[in-house]
Formats: sequence, structure tokens, C-alpha cells
Amino acid sequence: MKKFSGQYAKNETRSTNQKLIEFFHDNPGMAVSGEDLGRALNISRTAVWKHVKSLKEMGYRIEAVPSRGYRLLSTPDSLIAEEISAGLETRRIGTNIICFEKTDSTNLEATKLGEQGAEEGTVVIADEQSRGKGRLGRHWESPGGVNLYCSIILRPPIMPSMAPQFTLLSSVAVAQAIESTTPLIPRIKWPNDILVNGMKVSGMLNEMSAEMEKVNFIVLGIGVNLNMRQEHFPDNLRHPASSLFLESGKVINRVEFTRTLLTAFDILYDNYLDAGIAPIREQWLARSAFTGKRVRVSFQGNDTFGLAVGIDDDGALLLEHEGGKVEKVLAGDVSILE
Ligand code: BT5
Repeated sequence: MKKFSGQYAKNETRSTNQKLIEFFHDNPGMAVSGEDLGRALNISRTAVWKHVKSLKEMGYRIEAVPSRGYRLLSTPDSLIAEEISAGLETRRIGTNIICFEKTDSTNLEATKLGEQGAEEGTVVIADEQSRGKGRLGRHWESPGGVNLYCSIILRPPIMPSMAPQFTLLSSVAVAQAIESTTPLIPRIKWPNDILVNGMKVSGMLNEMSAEMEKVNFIVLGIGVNLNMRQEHFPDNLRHPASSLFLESGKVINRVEFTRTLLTAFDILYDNYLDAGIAPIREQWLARSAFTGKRVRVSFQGNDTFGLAVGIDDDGALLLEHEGGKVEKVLAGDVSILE
């Protein structure tokens, strides 16, 4: 598993590459002399040249303008911690970003980090996963170079029974990120899917380490199909699936999408800590794929039918049976009947 360099993105240990990227981002389109860069970064001109070379190897296009210095022409759309952090103005989420070129599962990596005491808001991202996890032991297709696979570590002061609320929070964050980066209209399907035009483009896996009365940490795994093409999808998926590229016809900039998602998440989490789940639940309901529809909920081989009337504050589905009795459903897969 190869970890991209410069994993600590926004703290005291910011690497020189990170500072250089931020400098270029702060001076868009301008040629900056090696001397000025050296002074700003407190390194020699030779060191500047070496760092520019290393950024070029990471996929940055930087031209040397004779007698004027270096100018950034374009940034790579690689999920590199430094690039995601540049311009990311979040309070908690993404203060520490760790990117892998390839790993088994970002949720497994994040769990290991959580056990080692990683700070709240740590984000683990992979370009490719060899054992991407869905719920209930299912597999998440995770080809390299096209999508986003990320896991966020949270340490909220809540009881373990409230942890499913965070699936609501991530669903709303993903939906908002799709709304701000594409013209598409995302719909949320309980408990953990985001649909576009009825097809699954994103799934979430919410895992937790807890004691009886205390959450140690939560790992929120989020997979979003950004630029996946038809040939990346196997034939045997449970639900029709697609990607934002296939639905919008436009290539999605992965770095920009990731920044947008982390920012949306950060704001919602802040909101949650201040005001609880109620405002997030409202935003979830406004995007619900099936409120008011008849649905089937399958769980462990049993099917329950009813009218989906909403969700409660714990993130449970509210299913109304004939006769008006409302049942709280905590887990399962929903299909819309009709
Ligand atoms: C999910 O499970 O939807 C949770 C997916 C979570 C993935 C993220 S990626 C980052 C983080 N690290 C991980 O290891 N996991 C998380 P579930 O509702 O059980 O749906 C899984 C089912 O969706 C599979 O059985 C397939 O039928 C289908 N599927 C698999 N890959 C897919 C994909 N890329 N797009 C759409 N559907 C997919």
C-alpha cells in the first residue's frame, strides 16, 4: 500500500510541498521568482527548484518563465492530500488528510487510526480499494483513478444508539456536494444510498467503536461514483448503478468534489453539535426518494411492507402499516413498490 507523501495537511507539520502548493494557489496565474518563493518558504533557491521538480512528478504542470520565475499552469486531478487541503477552510473535517494510492478499505485504515487515537476530523482517502466494503459483508466496487472512496473519523459526545444519525448527516453532505458541483438532482434512499435518476451513485458505511454508554469513535465511509464508465460496473449489482459522469455527461473534478464534500460535512457537523439532528433530518426529508411511497423493507430474509412516512431522530425508517400503526425500522434494504 503506497501512501502519498505529505499526509499531514493542515497542521504545524505542513510540508514544504504543501506550502508551495498553497503559495501557487494564492497567486493564481502569476509567475513567482525562485527568490521570492525561497523567502516566503524560508528555503534556498536550490531547495525551491527541488520542490518544484517533486510537484511536477506529482502531476502539477509548472512552467519556468525566463527571468520571472515559476508559474502554475494546472493541478493534477489526483487525490493528493496537499491538493485537497489547499483552500479547504473547514473547522474540524480534514484537518488531517491521509491519501493512499491503493488500500484494502479506507474504513479499515480509518478504524486502525481511530484505535491509535487519530484526532476527530481525520479523513482517509484512497484512489483505489482492493476490498471496498459495503454493508453486511457486501463488496463495494472501487476501481482506481475515477471515484472517491473516503472515511471520516468522528468522536461525537453521544450515546452509541445515536450513531445511525451520522448516516443521515453524510447522506445530506453527499447530496449537497452533488448539487453544488453538477446540475443533477440527488435523492436519498434510506438508509445509505444516494440515487440520481433512480440509480445508485453513492453508498455509505457507518461503523463504530463503542462501549456500553460511550462512543469511542465513528468511521463514516463514503463512496461516490464520480467518473466511473459503463465498463467499470459488473453485471450483478443489487440495484441499478451509475456515476455522476454518466448522468451529467461531464467529467467531475475529483479534488474539487472532495473539497466540496468535506466542507459540506464540516458545516453540517458543526450544526449537529450546536442544534442536534433536527435541522439535518429536515434537509434529509427534503431530498428523500420515497417519502409517501409504498415500500418493501428486506432484512435477513424477511420482507415487511408499508407506507414510508419519514424517519425519526435516531435515523430509523418510519413505516406505516394498514390500520395506521407506525413501525420503527432500524435496518434493512428498501425497494420502492409501484
Ligand atoms: C453500501 O453498502 O452502499 C456502502 C458502500 C460504502 C463504500 C465506502 S467507499 C469508502 C469506504 N471504505 C469502504 O471500504 N467502504 C466505504 P450496501 O448498501 O450494502 O451496497 C452494496 C451493494 O451495492 C453491493 O452488494 C453491490 O450490489 C452494489 N455496489 C457495489 N459497488 C457499487 C458501486 N461502486 N456503485 C453502485 N453500487 C455498487
